[in-house]
Amino acid sequence: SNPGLLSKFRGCMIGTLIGDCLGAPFEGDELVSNRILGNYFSNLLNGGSKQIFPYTDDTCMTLSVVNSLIENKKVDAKDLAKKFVAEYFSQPKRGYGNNVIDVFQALKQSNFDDVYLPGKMQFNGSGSYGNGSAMRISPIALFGHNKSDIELKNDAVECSRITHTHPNGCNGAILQCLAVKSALKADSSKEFDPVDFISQLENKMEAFEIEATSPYFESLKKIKDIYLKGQEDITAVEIAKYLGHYVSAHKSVPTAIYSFLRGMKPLSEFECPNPFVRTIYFAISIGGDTDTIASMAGSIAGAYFGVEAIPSELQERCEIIEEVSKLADKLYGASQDVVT
Ligand code: R7I
Ligand code: MG
Ligand code: MG
Repeated sequence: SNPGLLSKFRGCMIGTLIGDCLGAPFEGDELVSNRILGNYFSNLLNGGSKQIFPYTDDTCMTLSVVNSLIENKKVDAKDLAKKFVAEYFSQPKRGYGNNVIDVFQALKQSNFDDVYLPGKMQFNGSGSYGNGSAMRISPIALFGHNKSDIELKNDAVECSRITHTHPNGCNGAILQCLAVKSALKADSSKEFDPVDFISQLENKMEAFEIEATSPYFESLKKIKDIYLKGQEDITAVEIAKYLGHYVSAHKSVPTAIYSFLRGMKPLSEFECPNPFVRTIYFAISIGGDTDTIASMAGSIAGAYFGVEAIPSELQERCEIIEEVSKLADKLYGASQDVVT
């Protein structure tokens, strides 16, 4: 049956956390062996491992967004900037991107005078296209699930611009935000059509007048082609080349969306009946920016399947699982007060 909205909120937030915590040990590995990853997951799923996996910057920034939305009941750029900075300086060693920390320094030094200026100055004024704004966007989609797509898009851009002003950075956040919203709204008790899911995202993105050359259109078309050309057995190594597995938003957001689609069907390389687990497995198996790709894929899969689909054996391995679950409930409460 289709899970309720609260279950989907929890699923999305916990999916974000699980992808980050379980993906982090593999971040930066060009290749991830299926033998090693299979053992890793089997061990986690059968309760053989009692290790607690720490979260990284992906979760730090996501939780800052959640807390800001709960407190302000809207996207408040200045408050978001303050929360990102306070969080960074309280725990700087959570694996942040190499350049985004300059934004945090500049925001602090300027006393948040113009919260968008430091982000704009990145990379000689072109802005960052890292995936750091897409990786933290799921709470914006949850909170604004009753808003129109254009309102949601504006929220996503406002949240993104604090650190990532490059069009590819902003558009990545928009696409990931819309993907989470679509998954939240979809009825998971009905049959799932991957080509339809992607086509709807394409149409929504098109309405926002991104240039036709946007890398996102190309990648979404490439995802559809996998299904239209009957190449559904494409390997994780091939996906890394075909869609990317990098720290840039345009080479990771489409990859995360594809990982969600891929988890819908059994995997030849890892036998597992649970589509949420298959999504996280496949996302990590692509290698590269594994924590972020698995986290974004986990957000979408969790929003689609709900928290009941996420094995407690995986949840229990994540640092701050209890806190994230409570925050999901609070965010759900705050979203009920949104006037549209
Ligand atoms: O995007 P960001 O917050 O990093 C997120 C990533 C995730 O994988 C996290 O898990 C964590 O590991 O970091 O941080 P940024 O520093 O803005 O961007 C990340 C990297 O992307 C930069 O250090 C650059 O290597 C690259 N990058 C760019 N390179 C050239 N030109 C981002 N934008 C550009 C650019 O415009
Ligand atoms: Mg990280
Ligand atoms: Mg990462």
